[in-house]
Amino acid sequence: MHGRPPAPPRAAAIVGPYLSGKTSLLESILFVTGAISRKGTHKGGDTVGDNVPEARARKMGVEVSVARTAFLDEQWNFIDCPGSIEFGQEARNALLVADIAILVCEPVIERALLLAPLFKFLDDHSIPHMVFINKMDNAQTRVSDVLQALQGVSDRPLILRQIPLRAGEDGGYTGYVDLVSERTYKYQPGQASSLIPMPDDAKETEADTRRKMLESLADFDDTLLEQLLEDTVPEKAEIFRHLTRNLHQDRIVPVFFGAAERDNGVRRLLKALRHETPSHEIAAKRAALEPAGEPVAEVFKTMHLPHTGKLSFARIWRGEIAEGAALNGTRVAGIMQMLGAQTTKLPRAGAGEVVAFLRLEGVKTGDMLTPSGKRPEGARSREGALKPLFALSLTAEKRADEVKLTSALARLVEEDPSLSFEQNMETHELLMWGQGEMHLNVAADRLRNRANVAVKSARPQVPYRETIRRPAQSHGRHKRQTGGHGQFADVKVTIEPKERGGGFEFLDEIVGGAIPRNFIPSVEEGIRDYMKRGPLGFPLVDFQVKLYDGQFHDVDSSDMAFRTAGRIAMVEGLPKCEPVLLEPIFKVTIAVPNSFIAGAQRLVTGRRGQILGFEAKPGWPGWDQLVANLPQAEMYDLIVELRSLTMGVGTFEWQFDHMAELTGRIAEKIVSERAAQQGH
Ligand SMILES: Nc1nc2c(ncn2[C@@H]2O[C@H](COP(=O)(O)OP(=O)(O)OP(=O)(O)O)[C@@H](O)[C@H]2O)c(=O)[nH]1
Ligand SMILES: [Mg+2]
Repeated sequence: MHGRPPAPPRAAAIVGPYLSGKTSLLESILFVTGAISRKGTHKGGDTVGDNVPEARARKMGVEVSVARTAFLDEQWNFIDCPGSIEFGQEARNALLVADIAILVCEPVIERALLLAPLFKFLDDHSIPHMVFINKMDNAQTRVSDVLQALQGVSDRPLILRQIPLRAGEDGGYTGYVDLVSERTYKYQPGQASSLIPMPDDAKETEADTRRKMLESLADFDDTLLEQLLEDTVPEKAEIFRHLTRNLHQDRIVPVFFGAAERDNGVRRLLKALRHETPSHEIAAKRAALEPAGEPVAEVFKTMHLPHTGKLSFARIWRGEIAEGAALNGTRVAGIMQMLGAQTTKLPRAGAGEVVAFLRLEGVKTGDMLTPSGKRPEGARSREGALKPLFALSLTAEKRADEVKLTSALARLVEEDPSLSFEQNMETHELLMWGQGEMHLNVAADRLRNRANVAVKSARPQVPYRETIRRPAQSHGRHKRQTGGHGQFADVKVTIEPKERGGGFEFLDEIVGGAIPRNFIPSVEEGIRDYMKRGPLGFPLVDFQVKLYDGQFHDVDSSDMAFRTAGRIAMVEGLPKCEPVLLEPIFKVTIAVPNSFIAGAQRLVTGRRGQILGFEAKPGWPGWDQLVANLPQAEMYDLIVELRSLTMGVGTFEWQFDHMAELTGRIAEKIVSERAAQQGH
C-alpha cells in the first residue's frame, strides 16, 4: 500500500440480450474476486443475481440485482440487469447511474441485432461501455465475424482487444493474445490463465489486428496518426492512455471475450475494468451534478419486500450519508450494502457507493435525494418511462382485497415506472399497462408475493361506440292512468347524425309553449339515459336530437313523465336511423430493422390496418418505421407478434386517432357478444 486513500467504489452495469450470460458473468466475477466461495447455478436456484422468486421461477432476470466485491483492493458494485426487452426500464434505470456498462453477448451473428437498442441507448447518453462476447467455449463462429456483425449495430467503432487462440482437434478456444501487452495466455480450468509464448501461427493475425486497433485509435488523435504513418509503434502505456481516454468519452467500444461459466477471460475483463473505468465523478457529470455541494444520491431501483419493507437502491454521487440522516424529508432507517439478496448494514456510505436505503417513504425510482430535500440545481431529470405497449384488465380474486390492491398497485408503480394503471370509465375495467405479457405476469406475481393480493387478469375490452347513419323523426308518448294521479308527456323529435367526433347535441326548437320550459331539460335527460346503451349495446355518439313539438297535461305532466317520454322517443326512433358500430382506430408507428419491414407490413395488413407510409427511422441507421392506422381491437397482442417477427427488437408507438364505422361479420359478432354479455 502506498498510503493513498482508497479510491471511491465504482459501479458497472451488466447488460445485454436475454440469456447471454450476464448473471453467469456476475457469478464468475464474484467467484474470481472472492466475494463468494462457490458459484451458484440456475438449476440450483442459488445465483447471486436474478435472486427474487419471480426470477428463480422463470430462470431469467426480471429486475436488477446489485453485488458488491473488491478486486485488487478496489471496491466495485456490479449491477446485473435483466436482458428481456420487457424489463428494459430496469436496465435503463441502472445504466444511468453506472460508470461503465458491460455488454454481454453471444458469439452468434444473427443475435447481434439484439444489441442495437442497447448500443443506441448507451450512445445517446454517452455511457462508456465494453463488449464481452460470452460463451466462447461453445462458439461456432469466428470472433472476427461476430465483431463485424456487432459493428453493424454500433455507431461507435468496436475495438477488439484480444485475439483467440484455437487449438486441439475440435478447434476450441484455448486462450488469447492480448493486443496491447502482446502477451499470450492459456486458459486453465479453475485458476488464472497462464502466460505462454505466442505461437508462431498466431503472430500474423496478432500483428494485423493490433495494427487495426491502433488505426482506429489514430482516428481520434493526429499525433498517433503521424506515428503510424512513420511506422513508429507507440509505447504500451501510450496505447492504454488512448484506449482509456476514448472509452471515457464513449468514442470507442473495447471488445473482450471469454466464457463466464468457465471463468475464462473474466480476470482479463476485470483488469480492463480496473484500469479503464472512469470514476463516479464522470458519471455524476453526466447527471449534470456539480462536484461540490450537499450530499446527493440518485435512486435507480425501488423494492417493497414483505419483511424488510421498502428499499431504495441509490448511487451516492456526492458527500457522505449516515444512518439516521434525513433525505428528502424522511429519515434513513438503514443503509445496506448488497450481495444479491444478502445485505450488510453500514453506518454510513460515501460518494461512489451503491447502497440500498431502508424505508424512505414517498421516494421513488429516479429521485435525487439530498439532506435539504432540494433537488440539486440543473441535475438531469430522467426522461419519461418507456411507453406502455400491452394491457391486461385486472381484478382481485377476493373482493375483500380490493382496497389492498389499490395501495399495492401504487407500490408497483413506485418500483417500476414502466408499469401504469388506469381505471377505464367506459369499460369499468382496471387496466394494467406495461411492456409485454411477461412484464405484466411478473407484476401480477409480485402482487401475490410481496403484497399478498391474488389477482386475475384478462384481455381488456375495446371501448366500442355506436352512431347513426341517417335522420329520422320519432314520437315518444308516455301516458299512464293509475288510480288518481296520472302521468302524461308527449314529445316529437328529429334525430340526425353529426360529424365524426361531433359528440351529442340537444336542440330545443319548441315554439309557442307546446311543452313548458321547465320540462324541457327532463326530455334531454331521458335522451341521455338512453345514450348510455344504444340499440347495438354501446354508448351512442355523434348525433343530435331536435325537440320540435309535443304535448303536456296541466295535472299529469311531470319531470319524470317527460324524462320517460324522451327515452321512449329514442327507443322508437333510433332503430330507424341505421345504427352502426364505431371502433377506435389508433395511429401506430412501428419501428423495425429494415430487413423486417416487409414482415411488419404484412402484420399490419393482416390486422385490418391501413398503411399510411414508411421511411427510414431518424437517428437509427438500418431501421425503418412504418406509420399505419390500426383498429384498437387488433392492438392487444401486436407487440407480441411484432417481437416474434423481429427477434424481439421491433417496437411501436401509438396514440388514439379516430373512431371509424365497422360493419359486416366482425361487427355482427361484436354486437351479439355484447348482447350475450348484457344478458339479452
Ligand atoms: N456454454 C456456455 N453457456 C453459458 C456461459 N455463460 C452462461 N451460459 C448459459 O447461458 C444461459 C443463460 O445464462 P444467464 O447467466 O442466466 O443469462 P442472463 O444473461 O443473466 O439472462 P437474463 O437475466 O434472463 O437476461 C444459462 O443456461 C447459462 O448456463 C458460458 O460461458 N458458456
Ligand atoms: Mg440474468
